[in-house]
Amino acid sequence: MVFTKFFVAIALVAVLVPSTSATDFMVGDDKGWTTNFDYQKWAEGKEFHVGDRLVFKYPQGAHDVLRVNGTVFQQCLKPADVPPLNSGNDVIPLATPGKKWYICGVAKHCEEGNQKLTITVWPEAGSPQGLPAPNPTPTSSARASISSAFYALTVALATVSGVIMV
Ligand SMILES: [Cu+2]
Repeated sequence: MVFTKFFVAIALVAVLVPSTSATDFMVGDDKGWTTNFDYQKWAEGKEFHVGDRLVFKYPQGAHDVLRVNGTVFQQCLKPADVPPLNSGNDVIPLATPGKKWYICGVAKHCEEGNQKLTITVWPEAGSPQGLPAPNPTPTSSARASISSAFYALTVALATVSGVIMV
């Protein structure tokens, strides 16, 4: 009886956990969105998925965020038809898979300060489409499954102790 509930709990958690793994990425970590920071290095080894969000933090007025295409990105052009984000705490939900490009449109921050970020967004984690993986990072996915398993076990144990206590 107790063991039946135990396994039901594990099965339920195993199904539910992967769908709740959206991540907010603080661009530049504690440096935020600024000049003279290597955003390519920052993005290296990170996996961005549909459903995750990018957070650009900076003192309002000092920078802005323009979502651009690859050509604009290379040349640091400032497209007139793209309204900049400029709240100082700009949250960009990653809605579709593919390559994404972001630059700062203030002064020559993109050209001279290298204030530009490009990332590749993969389909939603755990989606049936599967994950193309040109840069496989087995350690991070192994870590994810270990933490899921640990979470499942914790919840299952909590469920079982609840059952025993009743
Ligand atoms: Cu800037």
